[in-house]
Amino acid sequence: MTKRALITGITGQDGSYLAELLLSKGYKVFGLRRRTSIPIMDNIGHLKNEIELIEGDLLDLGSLMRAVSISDPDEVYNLAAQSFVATSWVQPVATAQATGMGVTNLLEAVRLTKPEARFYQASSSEMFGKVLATPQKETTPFYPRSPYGVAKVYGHWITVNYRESYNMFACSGILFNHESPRRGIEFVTRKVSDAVARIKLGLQTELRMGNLDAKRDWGFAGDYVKAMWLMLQQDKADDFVISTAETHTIEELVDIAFTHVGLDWKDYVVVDQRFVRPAEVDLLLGDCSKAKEKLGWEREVTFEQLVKMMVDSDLALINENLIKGVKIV
Ligand code: NDP
Ligand code: GDR
Repeated sequence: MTKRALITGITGQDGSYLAELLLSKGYKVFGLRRRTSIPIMDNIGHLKNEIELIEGDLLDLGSLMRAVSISDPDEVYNLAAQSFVATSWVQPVATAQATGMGVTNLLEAVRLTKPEARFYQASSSEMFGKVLATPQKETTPFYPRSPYGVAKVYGHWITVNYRESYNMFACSGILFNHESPRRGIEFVTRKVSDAVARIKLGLQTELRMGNLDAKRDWGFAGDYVKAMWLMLQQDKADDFVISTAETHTIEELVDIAFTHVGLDWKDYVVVDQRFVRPAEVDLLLGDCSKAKEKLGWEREVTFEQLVKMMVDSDLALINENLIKGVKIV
């Protein structure tokens, strides 16, 4: 029997990789897409004939019930969120609604419409926030440092609560940072890879950044969506940390990216207070031994390979646009 999956956040980075993974496994894939004045299909345009998009919004319970009813899913992956930490200080209420309350809306839609469907919640290492212990694992206490992190803690616990209250198969993946050429342009890895490509091609002269000392545990999104799927294939619903168990500073990221194109980052990077956050998560380093042991999951792409992949991709993308005569802004 063909398995059916509903993915929220399908237009985002992870949604597109997860859709590709599930299609490769023979799933019928449905994606929830909210209405925007101009549809942005950059990440899933190449899949348009293979997936079915259903209009809906995490803030609108009725639309979620309709989406669950139409897709009749075996598995529901909740990847939708206001996911940019910096924006969560500018739009704390909207972030709480989408990233926090949206999880309850979707859990309710599943509970009322198809309670036997397996449910994945995209939890985040941002829930650990202030460093209470390292490496961070499933039992490390949460101390979020942004409105986004606070909303994710709510989403995490409501998922656990639905599992315990209604015996739903609901899992929470506590994923550390994961990146790719499909990463949104405002996140630090993509901001750097895009800027390095532009500087190399003579289209930009400097890169303005915030805190270069923060440390992150960065992996490749293509590896991480495999862990999401594996969680829903287990006999018992559970929560897992997914990480590389390596940490690097933003400065190391910048260094690898500039060195890759033969440039010295110190000649181009300017620290600008506009990009420094009101409260910072100083150090993320995940212990993913539970996922290794129980899911048999391992990352494949290293940090250095990831950074080079992103720089090469942005160089190719910008070059392609220059050849086509697209105005680069
Ligand atoms: P993106 O920001 O790339 O994608 C977010 C998606 O959510 C987009 O498809 C967006 O749609 C959709 N969305 C936002 N608000 C709503 C809403 N109200 N209703 C319906 N859809 C909505 O995120 P990623 O792919 O990077 O991350 C996927 C999930 O994993 C997110 O929940 C994120 O918080 C979480 N996460 C990500 C990590 C990472 O390092 N990437 C690490 C840990 C957790 P639109 O295109 O219309 O904006
Ligand atoms: P993060 O990712 O906040 O960890 O959340 P982001 O790439 O935005 O920041 C990582 C670190 O880099 C520092 N930094 C800058 N960040 C940005 N965006 N722009 C800059 O110019 C800059 N300069 C320094 C930040 O201060 C921070 O320390 C991501 C998101 O995908 C979340 O949705 C997800 O839950 C977590 O990862 C795990």
